[in-house]
Amino acid sequence: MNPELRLTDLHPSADDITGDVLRGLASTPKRLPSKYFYDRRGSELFEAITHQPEYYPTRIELALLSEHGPEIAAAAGPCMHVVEYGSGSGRKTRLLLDALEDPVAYTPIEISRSALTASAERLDREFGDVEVLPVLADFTRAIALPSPSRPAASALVFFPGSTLGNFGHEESVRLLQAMRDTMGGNGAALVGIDLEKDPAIVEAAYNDAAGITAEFTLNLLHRLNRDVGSDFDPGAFAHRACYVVPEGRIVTTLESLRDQVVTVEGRAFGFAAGEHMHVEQSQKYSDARIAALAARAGLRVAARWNDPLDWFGLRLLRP
Ligand code: AVJ
Repeated sequence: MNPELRLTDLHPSADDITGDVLRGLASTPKRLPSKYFYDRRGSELFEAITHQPEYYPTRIELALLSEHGPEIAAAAGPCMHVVEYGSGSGRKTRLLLDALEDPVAYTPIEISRSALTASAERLDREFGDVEVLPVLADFTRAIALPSPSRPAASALVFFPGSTLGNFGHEESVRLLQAMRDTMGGNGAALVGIDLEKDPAIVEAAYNDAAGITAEFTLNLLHRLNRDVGSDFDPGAFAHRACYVVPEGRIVTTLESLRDQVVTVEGRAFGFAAGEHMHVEQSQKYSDARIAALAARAGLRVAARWNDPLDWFGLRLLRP
């Protein structure tokens, strides 16, 4: 890492992946946390998903950032300290930093040291005028931000991709509360949200014809076999993604294709043929739903941008 890049290590507690898997397999219905999708192969497969014709969120969000850059910059204000939750491919960050007026600093917050330093170095090379101040931390907790050498007007949290939708309702409220504490009273957050729409469009996005999403979901089992020592047979499970109308969310499960037993750390878990194990949810939002969620965290929707079809949106949230 560039020695000039000052990394703040807040010592996030390591994931208890084995404990999480044992607890998930012992619950009814069985479940596995979606955060474990993103090993090296999983991150590559997610990147491939974003290029599938059916997966509209990434394409639309990039278009929103480039088309509404000036309005977003005006709503956010000048001299911001941009704080990104997670570090994606960098394409969205680049568009946001290019749009903003005189951004002072950029802080990616990541729990993975390798992903953090990679994105920090990339941004540092590309934006010479923006001070890059990476923080190794768990963004679901409030974070004391590092101070840029040149004072910023305030913090702008950037949370794209509708990643918020992968958290359950109460978890989302806690995450937004932590975000509010991190941004401070004059701060703001620019949050990407996938919007409620015709279920067929959403289901197509999570069941792409090329089968990349299915491979992404099944990669979770390969990853657990390697990192937890489980003996899942990935060929004996199938990816299923269904839109659940009342909740307005896509729910992804792995369906057991036969009666089988999976062993983890000497403990045996029986699966019946046709049994579904929950592995991901991806909430789709109405204006009312995002406003109510924000309000529970002491935030309000200060500005909004949607594409012409209202498929995906950006919301500027403020205390
Ligand atoms: C990581 C939240 C952007 O929920 O749409 C994509 C993950 N899962 N296809 C989403 C995902 C299946 C994705 N995000």
